[in-house]
Amino acid sequence: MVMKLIVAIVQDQDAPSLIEELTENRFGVTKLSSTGGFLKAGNTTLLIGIEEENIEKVINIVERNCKTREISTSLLTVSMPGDTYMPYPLEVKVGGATLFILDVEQHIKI
Ligand code: 2BA
Repeated sequence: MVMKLIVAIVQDQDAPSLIEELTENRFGVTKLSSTGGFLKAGNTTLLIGIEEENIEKVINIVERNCKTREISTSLLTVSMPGDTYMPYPLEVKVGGATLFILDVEQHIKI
């Protein structure tokens, strides 16, 4: 049995329904609170260990629950010379999900 680990970075507000549907379908999931490096805002990272044959099914569930991308304006702070910070508005696309799919060498439960 070949196992894969999906690391899914999603928006906080999409996480509850996504976790619910994964759990209903008997996929194991671990939720981590994370912070995006660019926006420095909270997001959710899910670890989902699955058999290889279920990859498509899980990707479909993520697609269904993670809202389509929309433009959001964020106030970003940049550091300026002399220890000052300057806020400036920035438009970025948020929503959807970022997935990494990794091979699992071993999966042991003790
Ligand atoms: P953040 O790093 O806070 O990025 C939030 C969104 O800001 C990104 O959405 C993208 O639309 C925009 N963005 C990121 N870096 C940018 C840059 N250098 N210039 C202009 N715009 C930029 P997503 O690409 O959907 O990423 C959502 C979150 O997924 C990221 O939050 C980060 O936490 C994670 N992520 C994305 N790519 C990653 C990667 N290659 N490795 C690890 N984590 C990643």
